[in-house]
Parts: sequence; C-alpha cells; structure tokens
Amino acid sequence: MLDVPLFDGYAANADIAAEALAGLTATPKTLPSKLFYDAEGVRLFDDITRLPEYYLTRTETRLLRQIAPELARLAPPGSALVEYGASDEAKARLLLDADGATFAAYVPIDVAGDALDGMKMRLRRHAPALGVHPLCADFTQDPVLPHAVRLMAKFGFFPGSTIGNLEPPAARLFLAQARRALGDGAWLVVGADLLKDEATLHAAYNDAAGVTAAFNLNVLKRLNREAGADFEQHRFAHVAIWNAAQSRIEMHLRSQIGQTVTIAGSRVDFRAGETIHTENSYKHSVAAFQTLAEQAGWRPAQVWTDPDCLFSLHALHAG
Ligand code: AVJ
Repeated sequence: MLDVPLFDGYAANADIAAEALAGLTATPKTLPSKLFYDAEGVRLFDDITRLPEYYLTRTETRLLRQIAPELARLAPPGSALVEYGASDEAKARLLLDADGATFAAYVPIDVAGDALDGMKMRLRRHAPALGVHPLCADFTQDPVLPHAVRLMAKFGFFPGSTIGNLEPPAARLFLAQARRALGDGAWLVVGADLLKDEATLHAAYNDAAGVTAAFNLNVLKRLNREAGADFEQHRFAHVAIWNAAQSRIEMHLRSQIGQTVTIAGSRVDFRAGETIHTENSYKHSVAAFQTLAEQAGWRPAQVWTDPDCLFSLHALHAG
C-alpha cells in the first residue's frame, strides 16, 4: 500500500518559476491563484475563514452540517468520497461522520503533499476502517483516480467555492472532466458562493484587519523564495474590486512605483500603477451555476442555500 501521496505531475519549483514568468510577461500581468497556497498562504487563508467579513466558510460549514445526512444518503453503500482541493479533512468529515454514512474510501486531491500526509495520519486514527488514498495533484489537470477505488461508486465533493477561481470555460472543463473521472451514476456536491450585494462582497475581500491583503502579497514572498525573484512587498498594494460585468471579485497587486523585478534571471518591468491580476472569485446565481453544470453533462438534482442566500451547495448527478 502506498503511504505517500501519489504524485500526479504537480509543478516543482522550476515549474513555479516558469508559470510565474509566463503570467508576468503577459499583458495584462497575471499570476495563477493556486500559487497563494504555500505553508504561510494556507495559514493566512485559515485566518481569513475566521474574519467577521468573510462569510463564505462559516456559512458553508453551517449549511453542510445541517444537510450532511441528506448528502451522505445519496451515496450508495461503499462509495468513495473524492474531494477536489482538499486542504484539510474538516468538511469531508461532516459527510464521513454523518448519520447513515457508509463511505468505504476517501480520496483527498490537493497540490499540498504535506497537508495530505497530515490528513492521512489523522484519519487513520479517527476512522481506521476507511481507506484513505491521497492524490497529490492539481485538480484542474484531470488527475487519474487511485486504482484502489476504481470499482467503487464515486461521490465527488468540491466545497469552499474553489470553483469560483475558475473562469466559466475552465469551470465547465473541470466539471466535464470530473463527470468522466467519477463515472456514470456518480454524484458531485459543489459549494458555490452566491451573487449578492456589492458591499457584502467588497468587505469580504477588503477586511479591516488586512489579512486578505497579507494573503495576496504573500505570493510575492513565495516567488522570492521559490522562483528566485526579488519583489519588494511594500512596493505593491492589495486591490480587490467587484467586476459586475463578469460577476467576479478580482484581486490584484498594484505596483506603487515604476520598477523592475527579476524572476529566475529574467527582468520584468512595472509601470507605476500597473497591476498583477492574482485571482478571480466568481459569484454564481443558482440558475447560472445549474446551467454551467448542465453544459458539462451533469444533472442539477438539488440545491441548498442558507436563510440569507449567501452561499449554495449543489448536488449534481451523472445520469
Ligand atoms: C478559497 C478560492 C474560495 O475566492 O473567496 C479568500 C480565496 N481569496 N480571500 C475565495 C480567497 C481572497 C477563496 N477561495
């Protein structure tokens, strides 16, 4: 039995430098949002989830806790729970431990190998009968599921509104690939942040304590360490704006001055005020998300929202 997470081609540091450089030499400049999640970024995101302004995590968790038995009953006995972008097992445990749950295996998929090791260790103690098969992979790269679960019914789980990071064509592609990987008859439960008033959205990404700013700026520190870059963090500022036409919050890092930065031996020039687009966080109405899912071959079977209509959980069925 494999004790280490399967390594499915996730970027090594040379690839991080190449990916960063590709984005920073494009017009407009971009960086992939998955680069946020080094150890410090994971810690900062965890702090974000507890901010008063950041309603997403606590709303989804509360809703999930309420409907977990209903969700767990959708899964045929002995199903494999496959979680996309599983930074920890907290949300999965709401399903695994729900009344009436009969999952035989759990496949957490994430790019953070260390986090997967921790999950496997904790679950071995908490649920010794559960087969835990971590997969170290970028979930957008259509990872091959572990051999050990190939004969089990699949129950996909993609919480946290991580799908909001994907532009609609990429979200459709992800959903279509998951549809094929999970197979006929599978379920996929997706957490999606809902479209709402601009003030609530703006506050969630411009918190008073500045944690989101630190999270955004941390990507520069990571590139200094892992991609041979020499960013001066204080020469960039956090920007988060609502783009109504595209229905998304955009995060940027704005160069405060004209400056030149070196990344892996290449020079990149910034004009004063020029930004690096670091993240999109799409907000979907229930109907818009269901259309997206249908276009990817899923049948929207059921949807739950909290009483304030801040957040949605969709159950999609393959067949
Ligand atoms: C983890 C992608 C859902 O988009 O709200 C939090 C990341 N960015 N604050 C989000 C994030 C800024 C988060 N997701």
